[in-house]
Amino acid sequence: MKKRELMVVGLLLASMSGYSALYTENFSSYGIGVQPTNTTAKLNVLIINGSGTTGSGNAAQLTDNSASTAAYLESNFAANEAGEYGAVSISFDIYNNQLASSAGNMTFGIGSYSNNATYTMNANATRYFNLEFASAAGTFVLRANGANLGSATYNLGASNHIEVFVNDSETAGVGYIGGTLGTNSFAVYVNNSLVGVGVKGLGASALSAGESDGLGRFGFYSASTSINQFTVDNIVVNNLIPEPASIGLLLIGGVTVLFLRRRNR
Ligand SMILES: [Ca+2]
Ligand SMILES: [Ca+2]
Repeated sequence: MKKRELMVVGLLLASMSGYSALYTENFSSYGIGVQPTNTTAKLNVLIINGSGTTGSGNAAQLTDNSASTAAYLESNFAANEAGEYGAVSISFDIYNNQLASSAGNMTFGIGSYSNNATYTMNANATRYFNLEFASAAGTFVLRANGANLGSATYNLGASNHIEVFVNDSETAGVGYIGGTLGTNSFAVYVNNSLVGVGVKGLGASALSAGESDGLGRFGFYSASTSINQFTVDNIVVNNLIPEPASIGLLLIGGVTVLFLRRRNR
């Protein structure tokens, strides 16, 4: 294959594998000890050096050291309610600092867009899908629309790479690393191993309370009654449904390769 063809094929593969990113944050642009600003809501979050915990470089640390206050870090990835998404993947690294007094959960949730500048991932009504990381044990519960759909394990004393795929569509499956994700379904990977896949489509009660495209916000939330400290890093939210523009790009790429091949014969 000629160099030009290789370049086109490279671009083609890059656009095929790279879903369009809706939100990315590795906290490297912040100084140590400050609060991150690329968020919609936060409390008790500071930038730390994550070396030795979540990996290398800066990370965000949520410290809930009181049974009467909360800690949270939440961000919209949709620009507004009308711009919510039907299927997304969210990946992040998480480390449990295991305070001696750790109690309760750090909940990672996905819900709809909200301009609320405080937490929204505190209730089943506002988180359509969530993981509840037990702070005193290496386990977490998978939940969709409030229903407990099982639990899985995560590493204590080491960083965990979590990858979540959620399809909120009522009508169409969506491609993901495991094949096709059905309607109103999710899949969860911990350190690149599938730990849970589930469907929450009980009649009209879909993953997103009947909405087909209701995903707009993610967050980490520790309840006021909980006590724990978790470090998170490398948050990436991708749109699992290719934009019309990238479908066009794929077609153009394919046609270009064919053209170059014919011309180089
Ligand atoms: Ca980082
Ligand atoms: Ca608390």
